[in-house]
Amino acid sequence: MNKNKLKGIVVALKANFLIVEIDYKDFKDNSLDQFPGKIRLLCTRRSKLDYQGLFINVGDIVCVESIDYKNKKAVISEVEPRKSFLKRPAVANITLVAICISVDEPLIDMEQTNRFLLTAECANIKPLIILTKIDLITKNKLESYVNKLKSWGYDCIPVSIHNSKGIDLLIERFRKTKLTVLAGPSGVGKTSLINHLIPTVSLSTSSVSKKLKRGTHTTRHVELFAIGNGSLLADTPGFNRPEIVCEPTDFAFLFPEFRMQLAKSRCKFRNCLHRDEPGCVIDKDLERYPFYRESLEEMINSPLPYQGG
Ligand SMILES: Nc1nc2c(ncn2[C@@H]2O[C@H](COP(=O)(O)OP(=O)(O)O)[C@@H](O)[C@H]2O)c(=O)[nH]1
Ligand SMILES: [Mg+2]
Ligand SMILES: [Zn+2]
Repeated sequence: MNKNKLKGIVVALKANFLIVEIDYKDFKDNSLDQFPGKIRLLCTRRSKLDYQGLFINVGDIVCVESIDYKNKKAVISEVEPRKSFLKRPAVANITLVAICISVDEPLIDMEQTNRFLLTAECANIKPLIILTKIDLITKNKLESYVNKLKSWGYDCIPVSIHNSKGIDLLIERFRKTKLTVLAGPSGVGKTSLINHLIPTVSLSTSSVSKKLKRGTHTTRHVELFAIGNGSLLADTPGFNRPEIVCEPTDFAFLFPEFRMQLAKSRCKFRNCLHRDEPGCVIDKDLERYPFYRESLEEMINSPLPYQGG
């Protein structure tokens, strides 16, 4: 790639501009020696991208050209195909959805937790559960939550920003992942968690993004923060009822514990909905079976694509 054309990742959308982060090693300007690792550029996009109907989102990998090194500005000329796309919040190329669920204040709502988990599975993105505010409950109670989520087939990291439990483990996990998005209902502590981790973050943002962030940074926008090791982390505005849009015959495959059974043996009918069909291999005693069944009926009886109730 030549000097005047670089590859980067869109880390924020601001009005008509996009902020693109590029590797400092690609940024050939010796006057900027003090910048570590990454640099953020204020970008517009070539109008041909608009004609092609290409909407650029946070997380998109793009090529920038016409780089103005002094003012840290550039123009986006190309967008790479996406590896994954989460619709709500709209973020491309996510490699991990970290679903934050507080063990208390607000209390865990298992149906809502399921909705977040299934939405991630639906977008084909691996979910991780972060159990937050664990300083509010006993060790035994926590253990019962962790065991339950593990039995459903999920990875789970319990944390508290009050006593810092689990924080190091979480940072380590985020640094191993290219792009993590924090999801979950409002009030569970997503923004607090990011703020707890942010001292590292503010070190690596450029003066451009700092200038833009001042006074305009609201949780309505998704913004990717550097968390070290080239990894990015995004806070998202809380929303409480994520949509699950899926074909009834695919629904069971969104549940890890159902997938396990279906990988071991096959139902007699290829289009089995795992209700009362003969030769069905799904164990009806699984803890989430009633939830599966109810959601399935809702899905089948709804004339529109299932929107999660
Ligand atoms: N006890 C306790 N409270 C927390 C913890 N983390 C966040 N909170 C509180 O939870 C409330 C909501 O947090 P916030 O970050 O705004 O949640 P968000 O809506 O998910 O971004 C705030 O009052 C925080 O002080 C924690 O680890 N322990
Ligand atoms: Mg928040
Ligand atoms: Zn079946």
